[in-house]
Amino acid sequence: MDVLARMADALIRGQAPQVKDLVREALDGGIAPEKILSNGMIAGMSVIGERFKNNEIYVPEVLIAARAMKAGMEILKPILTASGVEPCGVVAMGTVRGDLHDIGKNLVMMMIEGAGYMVVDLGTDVSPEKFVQAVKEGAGVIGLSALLTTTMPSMKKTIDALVAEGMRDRVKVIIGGAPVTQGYADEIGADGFAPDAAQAADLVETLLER
Ligand code: B1M
Repeated sequence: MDVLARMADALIRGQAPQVKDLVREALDGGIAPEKILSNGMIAGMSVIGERFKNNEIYVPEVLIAARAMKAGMEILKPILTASGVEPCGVVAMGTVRGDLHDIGKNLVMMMIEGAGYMVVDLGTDVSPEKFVQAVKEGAGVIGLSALLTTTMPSMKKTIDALVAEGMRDRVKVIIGGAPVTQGYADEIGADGFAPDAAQAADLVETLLER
C-alpha cells in the first residue's frame, strides 16, 4: 500500500499519531500537500462519511476519525497556506439564537472540514446579525443548526436578516438538527437541509458545485 492509502486507512481507524507520521512521510517523499489532503485525508474521511450515512458506524467512531484528521491537518495546514492552496470555500456554522446544543454542529463541521472546506465556528446562541456578519466576511455557505423546536424560528429570522441586508443571493443557507425537516427548509427558503453530518458535507459540495 502506498503512503496515501496507508494514511486514509489510519484515518479511518482513528490512529491520530500514525496519520501525523504518514503526513510527514508523504511530505518527505515529495508528495504535493494538496495531493496528501485529497488522496490521503479527504479520501479516508469520505469512507467515514459513507459508513456513517449507512449506519455502519456511529458518532464516537466519526469523532475519533475527525480527531485523526485534525492531527494530520496540524502539520499540513501551515504548508497548504504557505503554498497558496485555497480551501474550496468558506462555510460558517453556528447553532441558532437561544440554542446551546453543539454536539451535532461540531460533528457537521468536522465532516465539512474533512471534505476540504474552511469552516468557521460561530459557536452557539448565534444571532441573525452574527450570521450576516460572517457572510460580509466572506462565507459562501452558512450552516444553521437547531435542536429545539422553540429555536427553529431563528433560522427564518436569519434568512430574513440576509434578505433585509440585500445579501441573500451571495450565500447558500443550509439547515439541520433533530427537529428540522426538508419541509421546513422549503418553507423558510433555505437552500438545503441535511439530516446528518455526512449528508451535510455532500450538500455543501453540491451547492458549491465542486
Ligand atoms: Co437538550 N434537548 N436541552 N441538552 N438535549 C434535546 C434536544 C431534547 C430532544 C431532549 C428531550 O426532551 N427528549 C429536548 C428538545 C425538545 C424539543 O425542542 N422538541 C431538549 C431540551 C428540552 C433541552 C433544554 C430546554 C432542557 C432544559 O433546560 N429544560 C435545554 C436547552 C438549552 C438551550 O439550548 N438553550 C437543553 C440542554 C441540553 C444540554 C446542555 C444538557 C445538552 C447539550 C450539550 C451540548 O450540546 N454541548 C443537551 C443534550 C445533550 C440533548 C440530547 C440528549 C442530545 C443532543 C445531541 O447532542 N445529540 C437531546 C435528546 C436527543 O437528541 N436524544 C436533547 C447527538 C447529535 C450528534 O445529534 O444534534 O441531532 P444532533 O445532530 C445530528 C443531526 O441532527 C444533524 O447532524 C448531526 C450528526 O449527524 N445536524 C445537522 C445537526 N445540526 C446540523 C446542521 C446541518 C446539517 C445537519 O446543517 C447546517
